[in-house]
Amino acid sequence: MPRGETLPGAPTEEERIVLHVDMDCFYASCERLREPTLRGEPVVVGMGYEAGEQTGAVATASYEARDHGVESAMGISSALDRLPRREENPNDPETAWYRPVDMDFYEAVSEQVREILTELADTLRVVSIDEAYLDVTERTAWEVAEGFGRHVKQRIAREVGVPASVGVAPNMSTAKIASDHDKPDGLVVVSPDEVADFLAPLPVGDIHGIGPVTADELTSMGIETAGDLAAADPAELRAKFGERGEEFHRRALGDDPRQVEPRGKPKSLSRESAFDGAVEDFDLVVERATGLAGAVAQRAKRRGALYRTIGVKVVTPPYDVNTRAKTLPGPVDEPDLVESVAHDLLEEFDGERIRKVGVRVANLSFSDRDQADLDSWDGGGEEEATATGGRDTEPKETDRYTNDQARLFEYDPDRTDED
Ligand code: TTP
Ligand code: MG
Repeated sequence: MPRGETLPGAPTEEERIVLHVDMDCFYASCERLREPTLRGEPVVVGMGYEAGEQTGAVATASYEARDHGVESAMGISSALDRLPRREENPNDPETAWYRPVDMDFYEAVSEQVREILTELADTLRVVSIDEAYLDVTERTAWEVAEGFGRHVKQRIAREVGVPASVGVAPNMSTAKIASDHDKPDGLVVVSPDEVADFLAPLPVGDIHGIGPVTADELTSMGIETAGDLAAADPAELRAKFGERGEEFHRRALGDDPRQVEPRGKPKSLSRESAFDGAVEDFDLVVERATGLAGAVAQRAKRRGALYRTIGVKVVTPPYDVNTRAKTLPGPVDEPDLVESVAHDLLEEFDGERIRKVGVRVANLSFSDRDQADLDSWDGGGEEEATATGGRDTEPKETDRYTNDQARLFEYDPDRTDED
């Protein structure tokens, strides 16, 4: 179409309008949906937590609880130190409501959100239970993009009843940073001519793919902000970080060529969980792995996936990532086997200090039954099948995992391409 015929502010052919949606304190918001008295109150949702117990880890905390230092991946006992249980201290406002994780309910809520997003997008890429990218180039124009973003938030709030933060930008990585920029209930629009100024003051750690280790290395080179990184010599970055260095440079400039594409079939499914610091109690590791094995097997079943490979990941200090896997003679759907193989593979780490443990099934094959489900909002934790034996302490690998070390619930080394 000749330039003169487009709407003022309409994007050129290669310019996209990408919207990133990330639900606010999602599990806690879901709990508030069915228990409205929790609105405005500190709420902590625990993974592996049972009512009245001290065990498990914080999956998420409402923003009221975050104000008291409670955050994802923290042990429940540490959270309880900061905010004791309200039931036991009914008149103390410095307390919180604790609830166990209920994935089936959160997935049902997530599904309702996904239906709305499907209607609103040209293409939709679901990244996890509470996060998705929408290409909305044909649905809006930069001049009215803020109103479009507000409309997305309002539809989710009215029809589902949970809050979302939205970022709108010309590409995926900037949209993701934008949605995170003004949480909760945020709406940040970064038009193409604002991208450089928006990114420049942000710390390098905000750039996707830059974890704490890389951020420290960059800082020691005098590169602290995305602006510094954008101004750095790409050859120097390449010399230090290889191809990733060039990628960082491009992302700091707001250059991200990825298109929003629907997700294909997963190559593997996994979950992982970080401890509050490194633990020496191997029983605790086995107990956590049992929960993760159950969750992974359940997810595979829901998706109609059979698996041939069962693996574990163990992260030891400082951030050494060790993976072990066993491949079976044929594909199975056997939750008990996931658990027992995971336990066997973990044995050799008995006696080590462990920061994080993950369980994965790979070499997937699908029955046709759940084909329609494959694009579902249950997208978290999918990855390429890369299960290998061998102790993996390559710096690159290590760094890649530290980037999302706080994530309790998934094990996805390829997330760099996802979010
Ligand atoms: P996030 O979107 O990372 O966190 P959030 O939605 O709770 O809060 P925010 O407002 O900052 O977006 O993750 C989505 C859900 O995934 C979260 O509600 C609970 C779960 N989760 C875990 O189980 N463990 C984790 O370590 C993290 C980070 C999230
Ligand atoms: Mg969220």
